[in-house]
Amino acid sequence: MKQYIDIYPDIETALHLNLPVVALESTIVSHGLPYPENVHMVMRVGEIIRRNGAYPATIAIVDGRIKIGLSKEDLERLATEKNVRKVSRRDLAYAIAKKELGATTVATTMFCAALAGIKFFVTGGIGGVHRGYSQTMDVSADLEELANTEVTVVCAGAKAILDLPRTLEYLETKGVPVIGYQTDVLPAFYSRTSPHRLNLRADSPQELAEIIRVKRDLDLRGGLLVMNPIPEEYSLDEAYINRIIDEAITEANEQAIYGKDLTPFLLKTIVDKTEGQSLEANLHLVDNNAKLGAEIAVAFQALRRG
Ligand code: PSU
Ligand code: MN
Repeated sequence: MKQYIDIYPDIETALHLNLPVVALESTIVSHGLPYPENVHMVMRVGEIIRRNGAYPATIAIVDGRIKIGLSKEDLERLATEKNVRKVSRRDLAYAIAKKELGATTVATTMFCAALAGIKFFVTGGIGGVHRGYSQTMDVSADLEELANTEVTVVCAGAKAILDLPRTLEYLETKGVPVIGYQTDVLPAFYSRTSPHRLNLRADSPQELAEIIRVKRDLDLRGGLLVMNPIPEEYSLDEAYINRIIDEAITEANEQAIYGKDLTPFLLKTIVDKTEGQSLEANLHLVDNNAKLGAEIAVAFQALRRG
């Protein structure tokens, strides 16, 4: 497998020395955020991860190579080029064989991270069971990857563009721990809370590291989700943002947008309708997740030393 991967030299060294490394996805760069905020986000998140004692590794497909860590030029291309493929698990072999430029989703980033030996990954939100599932069968490949691939994913919950209770049911069936960070309810991305209770809670990175260690020792396989609420000061009003999400979903239906285009369409429409407020929130929650992700990676490494 190694023949398809290029690991950035400092990340390669860090992995070799068993130092904490935290992965970042690239669909959020190419399809989730506008330019230039997307580039700034990656730079800032990289800084946050380094400041907290870990190594950041953005993952993408560049001219058919799986890149673990990007050059400035790779990042600029992913952030600006028009025809960057959104690479889900189904697209990975194709994108590599065709030497394409591709942005990896949560699912594919987890797969590539595990391939490179990276155990931690931060993002904004995960994909899940879409609303209207019984008609469309639209369930993100992210959930199946979480079921199978042993990587810890830190996110700010799932937004109400998804069917949240069904997303939680799916994760339960697949045996994926969904742990609220300092919260008892599922965070809803743009807002700190949702009406949905979680069964598991942790209040420190050390606690999370301990849970991850036990899970690995027991060879339980699959991922682990840390649900980290957006900081209070950036949280949007739940009723307000849910109304906008409903409008965006109606527009998607009217314009017959589905499949891989649905999530990017909804994100962009929500940014327009909130006049950038949702974008602000999105950026702050990713920063917040980067900090926690690095702290967990560092705490996990300290456990192994101890
Ligand atoms: N949720 C967000 N922002 C995102 C995504 C999800 O709040 O940018 C991206 C992630 O890359 C995720 C993908 O893996 O969308 C899910 O797409 P789909 O629903 O098509 O599986
Ligand atoms: Mn889908």
